[in-house]
Amino acid sequence: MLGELRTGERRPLARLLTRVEGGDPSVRALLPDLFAAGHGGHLVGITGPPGSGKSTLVSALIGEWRKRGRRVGVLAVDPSSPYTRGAILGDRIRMMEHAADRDVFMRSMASRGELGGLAATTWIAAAALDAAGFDPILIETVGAGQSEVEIARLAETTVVVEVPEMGDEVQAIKAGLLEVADIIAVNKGDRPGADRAARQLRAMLSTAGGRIERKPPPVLVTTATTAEGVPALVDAIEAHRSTARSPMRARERAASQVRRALADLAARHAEADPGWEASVQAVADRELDPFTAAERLLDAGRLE
Ligand SMILES: Nc1nc2c(ncn2[C@@H]2O[C@H](COP(=O)(O)OP(=O)(O)OP(=O)(O)O)[C@@H](O)[C@H]2O)c(=O)[nH]1
Ligand SMILES: [Mg+2]
Repeated sequence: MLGELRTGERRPLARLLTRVEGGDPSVRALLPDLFAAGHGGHLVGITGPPGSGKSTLVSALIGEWRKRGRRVGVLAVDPSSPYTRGAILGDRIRMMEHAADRDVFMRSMASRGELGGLAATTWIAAAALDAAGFDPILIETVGAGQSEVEIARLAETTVVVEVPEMGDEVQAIKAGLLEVADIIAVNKGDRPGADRAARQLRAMLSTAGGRIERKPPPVLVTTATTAEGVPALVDAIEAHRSTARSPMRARERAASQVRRALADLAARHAEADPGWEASVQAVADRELDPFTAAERLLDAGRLE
């Protein structure tokens, strides 16, 4: 199975991802070998508000990395993503171009697999792309819900895609940006005010005092539709790679992943416990507080 993956053939990879997405329980047994088989592909999160141009930018990024001789994997964690449907004709044509390229692998992830939430499913899928030798591996998420933020946080390098019309939302955006952004792309650079928006963001971030001992993220202007600014964005992502691999950052990410796995596992074991229904009912009837209920379920010893 893993041998097949390493050949770089698309079909075994596609089959494995279908199993991951479909919640096939046999995937669990593959995980140790799957993670061990990784080549260290750069995990790059592309996130931002709906319609900011993430998919178009991903397409342009693919083009630039292909010019640099790299094999690019893409996971789109969004049911409405144009990798499968939607999107205007121009986007589709660009996607089709890449779809014919055997050194580009694109896949939409929509469902939640057996081994936990969308974040877990996405990370197993990313590991599969890594084992198949794709580098970088781009993960597009709409930066809205908690699970998307979680996915972004697990990427080694996260690019937040904004648009020039941020206006009064800038302050609100700021908090979210500092939370996840390693690089900010002000996309739709062909629209008026893009350079000004980028300057505003830079000024704001330089005084924001976000996470201590961290430099403010670089702010770049891109036009995804023409690929203007995209080579510079690729340079910035590449430059961030070594920062992302500092022992401290690697540990932070690993801790998040283990915490996530632990929460998923504990929840699954508790739900399988014969005492689950009674515990839930007791909480609903206000006879028990949720914390005590959870503690008792954990103590039931199902978490091996
Ligand atoms: N003018 C202009 N339009 C752009 C640019 N980039 C993307 N668009 C357009 O913006 C629209 C949304 O682009 P998408 O790439 O689908 O945006 P997205 O962020 O992936 O959208 P969701 O996945 O739905 O959140 C499309 O009509 C694109 O053609 C740009 O740089 N300039
Ligand atoms: Mg999209």
